[in-house]
This record gives sequence, C-alpha cells and structure tokens, in this order.
Amino acid sequence: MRVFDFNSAIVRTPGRSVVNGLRTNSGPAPVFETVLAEHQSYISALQAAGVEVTVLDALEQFPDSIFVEDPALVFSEAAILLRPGAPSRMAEAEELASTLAARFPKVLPLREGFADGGDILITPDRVLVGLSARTNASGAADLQRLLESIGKPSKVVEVPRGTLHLKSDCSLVDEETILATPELARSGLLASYRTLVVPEDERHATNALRINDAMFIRAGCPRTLELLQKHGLKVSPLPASEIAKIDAGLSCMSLRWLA
Ligand code: CIR
Repeated sequence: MRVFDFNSAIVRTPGRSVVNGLRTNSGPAPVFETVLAEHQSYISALQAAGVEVTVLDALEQFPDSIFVEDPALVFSEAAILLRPGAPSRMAEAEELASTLAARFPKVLPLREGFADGGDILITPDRVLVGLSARTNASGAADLQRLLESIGKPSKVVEVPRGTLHLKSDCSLVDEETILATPELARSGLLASYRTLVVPEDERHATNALRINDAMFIRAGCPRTLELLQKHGLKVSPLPASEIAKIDAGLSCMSLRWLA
C-alpha cells in the first residue's frame, strides 16, 4: 500500500467563528459562506477520490477547529492525539478523542511539549516532524517516541523561519517526490527526495493533497498545475482562497487513513 492510499477521512464543519481563525496577515477576514462552500467542495472531492468522509459538527468555541489535521495524527494502526502549539487550539484534541477511539485500534496521547499535525509529513520511509512556532523540541521528541512504539521511523527537521507549518511549504506527490517551495528545496532538508519546485509567485500551492490517484491543488495556480500534470498526475484544482486568508491550505481540513 502507498502512504497516500486512503479510504477514510474525518472533517469538521466550519462554525461561524471561523472568520476569527488565527492568521499572521493583516488582510481581510474570510467570508463564512464562502468558507462553507470551499469546505463542501473539499468533501465532494475526497468522496470522488474514493474516501468515506465522516463530517463532525461545528465547534463555535474553536474558530480553527475546521483544521482537524493539526490536533491529531492518524495511521491505519493507531491515532495520536497531539498538543497543538497555539493556546486557543490546545483543547481541540480532546474534542476529537471519542471520534478517534471509535475508529482506531488505539489512541496514543502526546504528553509533552507541543506538536501540530501541519508540521508532520508522512513519507514512505519515514515521518518528518518539523520544528516551528507550533511544534517544539519536547513535543517532537515525545512524538518520535510514540511513532517508534507503532513502528514508524521519524526524523526531526527545522521548518524555514517565517513558515507556519512544515506542510505550508511542501506536500507528498508520490513515493519519491515532494512538491516544495524554492527555499525548502534549497535547504537540503529534502535531499533524499526528488523535488518539484513551485514558482515563487505560486508558493501557496505547495500545500496540496495526494489521495489515491488524485492530486488536489489550490485553484488559481496554473504553473503548479502544469508542473504536476507534466509529472503524470491527474490534478484537480479546488477553491481555497477564503481558508487561505486564515493561513490554511488543503491538507489541514482532513485526517486521512486507510481503514
Ligand atoms: C492556524 O493558524 O492554526 C489556522 N488558522 C490555520 C491552520 C492550518 N493548518 C495546517 O496547515 N495544517
């Protein structure tokens, strides 16, 4: 099985409070109705790719809870409840606990430090854990211990400064290839992989999503679309300009696994 073969996913409906989601930019806040429409397109895309999607209820008290990728990490054999690095997001993990317990053979809680799922890239040979403003050294070390307990080799890497999450700057394309921003590709951190480098003016396209034989990228990135098509992939653009206003991309909105 390939690490991007999935038949199950969990998503969470955005609450109206999503317009107050965390963001590092000073641009306009997203429009709730448009976020909802983007979220619905996303669910349809996952379903069309062959994934059964569990849709959880909105949590108004957690504006960023639509981004279920950050408070947990899932594999066929186990789920890990993380400790998100933003104080307003910490309790999102508890909100996922019963859903995960009902679906996974075991649920392992991170006990120390902080780690966001957005900083974790699962590749065929190892799990890369990025150190960022959201994932610290003690969280990464505790996560490595949990990963080892389920037989997953891992490696801790430094996320380029100014990047929210490791996966803001890269995504898995296939078993050898990673889509990356120019600076991540230059950093040497991905030296053991082939990289497809997005043009600087489409750097926000790097948070893409490979599911089975489908590759999803953010709409409005024609050169990245062409780059991936030339690589032989069937690529579908998805609308994501509203969630991008709160620093999010395509991977953040689901937890995906092969049940
Ligand atoms: C946050 O700052 O936590 C949210 N506004 C965006 C989270 C994006 N998550 C991700 O890339 N995995």
